[in-house]
Amino acid sequence: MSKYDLVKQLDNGTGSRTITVVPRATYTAPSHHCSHGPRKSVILIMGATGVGKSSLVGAISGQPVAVGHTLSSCTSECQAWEYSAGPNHIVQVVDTPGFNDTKRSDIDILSSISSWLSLNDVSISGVVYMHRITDKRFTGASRMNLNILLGICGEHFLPHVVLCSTMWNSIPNEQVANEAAAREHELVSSAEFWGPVIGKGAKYMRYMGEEESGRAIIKSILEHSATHAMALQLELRNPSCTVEDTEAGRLITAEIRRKEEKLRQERLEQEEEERELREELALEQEAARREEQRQRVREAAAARRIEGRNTRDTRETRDNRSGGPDPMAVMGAEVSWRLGPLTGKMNFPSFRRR
Ligand SMILES: Nc1nc2c(ncn2[C@@H]2O[C@H](COP(=O)(O)OP(=O)(O)OP(=O)(O)O)[C@@H](O)[C@H]2O)c(=O)[nH]1
Ligand SMILES: [Mg+2]
Repeated sequence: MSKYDLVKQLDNGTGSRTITVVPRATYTAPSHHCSHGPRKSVILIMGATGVGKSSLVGAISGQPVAVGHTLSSCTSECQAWEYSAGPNHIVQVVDTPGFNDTKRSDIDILSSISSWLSLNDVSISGVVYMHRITDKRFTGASRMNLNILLGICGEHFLPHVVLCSTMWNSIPNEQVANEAAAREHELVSSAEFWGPVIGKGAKYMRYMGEEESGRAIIKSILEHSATHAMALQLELRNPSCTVEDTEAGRLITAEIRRKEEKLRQERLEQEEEERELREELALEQEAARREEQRQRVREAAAARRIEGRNTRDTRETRDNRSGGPDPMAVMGAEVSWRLGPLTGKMNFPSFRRR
């Protein structure tokens, strides 16, 4: 492990970021070994909303911690609960609001955790990160939460992290238990899930929903308490570093931007689709208008043909009634037809019957 830390500093005026290398000892969190009074170890309990953080804190500490039984997120702020782990040792378990909260954003949750860490400025012995073994999929949100955890802790802190699966006591039968065990195996061994984190020193344990397994998790952390601060604590000691500037904060804001970009792309695609549909509709309307025009022309021509036929019929009827066409008119028509080109120049007598 490096003996140095990289301290990132953001200049709000110019927006430029400076990175300074400082000896790690400078940033070691204050110790809670008091010369007079009991030793205090502080452990953070983290994870998504509803995974059972408050239940675990209540079971370990024996305190009346509020547990949420509704669809809404329950814990809204960090709260530390204490219990005695020996004659001269107090353990403080800190219940945190869960990520993927039903009402608050992840950056809000990270701010709550950051504020608590800044206000209390305590040395954190370790972190318990909880995940429901009953979840059938390792979703995008599960991955994001794990990444946030990595951002908060930093790689150097992973040997003080316990990845913990919960809800084992809600499994109803052997078949479901076998499925859960298969998921557990995949979770801890796959490079896609917890494998790399465990590879870098994090432990894995089951929480069975009661005090004994809860205390065993805490004991495993206390056997190897952290002596260095978490990455988030180190970052927050820089006065110009905001929550958004921290590694975890940047992960969250990058995710928000990614989601916004996805939404923007979807909106653009939808607009393009609508534009194409509108153009298609306009083309169809134009084709229908032209067809209507052609139809009107056909109808007018048909009407003229019928009118012409009617006129001929009337004339023939009249001729038939009067004993046939007027021979003089027939002769006149014959002459006009044969001498057509000359009729304009020559003055023929009119054959029209007066
Ligand atoms: N069967 C079973 N139910 C559990 C266990 N842990 C928690 N629950 C139930 O899960 C629900 C949520 O538990 P909480 O302890 O409030 O979860 P949380 O992680 O603190 O939730 P937020 O405060 O919203 O972040 C409650 O109904 C609990 O009774 C467990 O190990 N087994
Ligand atoms: Mg809670």
